[in-house]
Amino acid sequence: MVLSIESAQNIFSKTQVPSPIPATIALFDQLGVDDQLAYLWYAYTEMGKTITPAAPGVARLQLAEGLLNQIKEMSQEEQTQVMRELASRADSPISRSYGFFSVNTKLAFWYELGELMKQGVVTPIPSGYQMSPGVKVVLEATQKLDAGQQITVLRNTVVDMGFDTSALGPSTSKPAAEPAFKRSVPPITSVKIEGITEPAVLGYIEAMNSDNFDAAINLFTTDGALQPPFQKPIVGHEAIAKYMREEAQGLNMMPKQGISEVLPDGSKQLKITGVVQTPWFGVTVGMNIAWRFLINPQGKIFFVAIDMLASPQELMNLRPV
Ligand code: 45D
Repeated sequence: MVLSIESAQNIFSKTQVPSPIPATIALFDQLGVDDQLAYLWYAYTEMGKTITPAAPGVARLQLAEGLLNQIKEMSQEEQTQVMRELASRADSPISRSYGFFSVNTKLAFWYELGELMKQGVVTPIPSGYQMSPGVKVVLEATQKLDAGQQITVLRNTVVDMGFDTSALGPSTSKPAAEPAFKRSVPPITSVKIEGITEPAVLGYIEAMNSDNFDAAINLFTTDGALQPPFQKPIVGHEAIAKYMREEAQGLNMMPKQGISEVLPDGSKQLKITGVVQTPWFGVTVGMNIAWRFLINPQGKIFFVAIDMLASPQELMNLRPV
């Protein structure tokens, strides 16, 4: 039997519970631009009462410094205009530059802008802004989410801002090397997962927990794929390695339990649930997730999907199907 990505995407699909995250983002997408900016500011400051992201390191902030300096020099009206361009994904010089940033540089850019807003150097909300009722609806939906889901909503809205540069091809300037996240706690290396002994899975978690992406990649088949939450599969060693360097650094993966089934052709499907911490929030925010692996008969990873769970109850949702 030839394994296909399409069929791999559907393993354990009957055990999956729809996440409230896309529903919240769909409500957000319906807001006008000024309402979107106001929603994000309120959501970010509200969240800030209990959790705040770690300050990005100097190296990461340097990548955003050019844009930040331009914005600092602007009048209030111009600053508001730039944020509108980013939120509406307009084709403007600043929105294009932002569009070429990596995910973590985008987050660092907004982190610093948020600090400048708190200091009164940059204006958070357009002057004379009147909130529409829709903003309240999205804020209420957001309050129902747990902390891990809330930071995912913020992250995904930040990632989606700026001009979509994917159609332009790679940036003409060489992409900046992604600075490393410093781990605040030592990586978790001796991994035990209740119900799972599969070497490729244990090796994957161990490699990821020490940012050893080469070791993780070598566990995949050459046509293997990794599907991040709410995204299409990323296929092949080179593309997965690039993605990991940009977006999977400094993560603490704490898988707890799993189930494993051997298929007639000797391949295996495994579903594992557990908690992941991002370097932005360290041990203060745990995200409940599932990994769904398809391992080929030779013990290589053909496919792994990472799913955000709808609720902590879902961590236990491991009946075989
Ligand atoms: O004024 O096995 C706003 C993979 C605008 C890899 C703002 C993974 C308004 C494979 C933007 C609001 C990676 C897939 C200001 C596993 C405004 C694998 C500022 C999973 C000031 C397990 C907002 C990893 C700011 C996972 C500064 C699930 C917002 C990782 C900052 C998840 C938000 C990581 C931040 C997440 C959010 C990180 C820093 C969800 C970070 C979220």
